[in-house]
Amino acid sequence: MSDISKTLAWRSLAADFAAISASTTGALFKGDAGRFDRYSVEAAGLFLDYSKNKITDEVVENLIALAREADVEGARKRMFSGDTINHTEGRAVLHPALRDFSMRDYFVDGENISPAVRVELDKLRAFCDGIHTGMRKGHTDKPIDTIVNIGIGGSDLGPQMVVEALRPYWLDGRRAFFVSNVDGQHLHDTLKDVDPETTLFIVASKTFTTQETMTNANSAKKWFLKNGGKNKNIAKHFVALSTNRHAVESFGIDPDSMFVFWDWVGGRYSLWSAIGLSIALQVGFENFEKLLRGAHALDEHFRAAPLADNMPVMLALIGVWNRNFVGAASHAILPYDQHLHRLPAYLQQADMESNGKRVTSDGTSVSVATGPVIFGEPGTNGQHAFYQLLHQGTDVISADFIAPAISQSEIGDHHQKLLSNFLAQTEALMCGKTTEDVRAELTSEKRPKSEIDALAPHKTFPGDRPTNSIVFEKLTPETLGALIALYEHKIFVQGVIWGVNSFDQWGVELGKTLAKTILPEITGLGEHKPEIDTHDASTKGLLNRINKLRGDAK
Ligand code: G6Q
Repeated sequence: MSDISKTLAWRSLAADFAAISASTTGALFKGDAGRFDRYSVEAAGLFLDYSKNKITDEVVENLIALAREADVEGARKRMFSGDTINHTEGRAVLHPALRDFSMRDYFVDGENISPAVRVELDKLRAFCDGIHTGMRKGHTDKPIDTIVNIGIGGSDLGPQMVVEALRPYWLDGRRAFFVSNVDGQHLHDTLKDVDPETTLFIVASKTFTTQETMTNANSAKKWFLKNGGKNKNIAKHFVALSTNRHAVESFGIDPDSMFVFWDWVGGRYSLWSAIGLSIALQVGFENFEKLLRGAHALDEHFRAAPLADNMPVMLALIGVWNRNFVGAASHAILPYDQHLHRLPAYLQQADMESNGKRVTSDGTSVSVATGPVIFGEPGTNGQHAFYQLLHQGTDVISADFIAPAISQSEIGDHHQKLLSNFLAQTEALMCGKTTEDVRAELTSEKRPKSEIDALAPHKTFPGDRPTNSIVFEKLTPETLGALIALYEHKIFVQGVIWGVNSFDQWGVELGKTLAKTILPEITGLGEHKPEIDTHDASTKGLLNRINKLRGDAK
């Protein structure tokens, strides 16, 4: 793998940054009537404006040259062709195959995977029909109206985010809960709200071995059996979404109540597979299909559009520019749509788990910074919290502002107010406010000179804080699908440029094994154990303190 920082494009970008660092983004707009048109792109119902980044035509040209040097086009082809691009796990990466309704075939190791995808989708559709028509009932013959998805990470964040985002599409009388944390309070609080006779537990786990999910699933099963259910009724109230048939059977779920997916679907890319069952049950299978179709429209754009007109490619390249040349180590996701309140958390996993890597695909250390810290909250809430640091902090933080032009629930002028904030923030972040302007403003307010001198530095904004704006008509299943696919492909393109494998997650695997080692050393309540003498002094000290508190508990 060649070192990306040694390429001509990379060196040219460094020179570009040096050349424009003295100027401001606001100044770049002046006398350039075409800037907005040149630095925006439209696809699959989404519109991306990236003109408020500190870029010039040279920068854009060199970013595209960088994508060519990194062979983004070749990597894109290899992904869609089913090559083993997740080479540390020996897997292909083909989640786009799950949402391709064009009857195109996809191959993994010479095998056509598309027929199996269609069969599973039909099975999901039939299952949803059974629940929605009331044909499929609980063990006391009452219709199922509640679902509890038990999963974590990729088996939780995606479906939960989508279910929240599509709230206006919820089917009448249906309730969906998500339990992920092994903290028993999560399950306990949920079970208080559900009826064992009308609840379906969806155990969502690719591996079916994840400690949190298996613990929650076992406790849910015990609760069901304690609350009127019998072993023979489990099939009516528990289904499994997994790639591990054997583990599902051992858990006691009938293989007929299992929906499968495949190892070429990464956990954080799995909401399009059987893992999306909770979505389909809550918003209806038709809307689930529309979500998939929306993502497919963006896939088609990503496959075919030239690099310069390719939305995920441009979003990725602007991200590389901000991360590696402007020096933004954090990136904010700021949806101006309350229903997208879980999008930042979802993208935090998608991005940080994919590109939070420090070695390139061939195992050598990366020579450049890779994935940024992703965080965010919906606007306008974030404006009253952490935006202060975006405007006036010592670090430059880049941000994506996301907004629908029309709200799903237009009430009075709420949405106009929301949109005016959306626009005002990106403008302010870019333009800032000079000390001269602040002084002039304070002078016009007839403030004394001493006060003006004291206040001016505090009221000055440096500006030049880079933002992208993504707008669309309305948050529909189709647009949401396209939006998610946009980010998936952006992350992929950045991984290709940084030379990392975006599809493994050894950091997650580490956590899965570490907790199991310490588990036997934690006491049960009221139990006294001899002092533990292993581990580092901090871990040992904390462990003994916790065990003492638990042992002393009444
Ligand atoms: C996602 C990660 C991780 C995974 C969870 C749950 O890409 O691999 O977040 O989804 O650890 O794993 P299971 O679905 O196997 O329970």
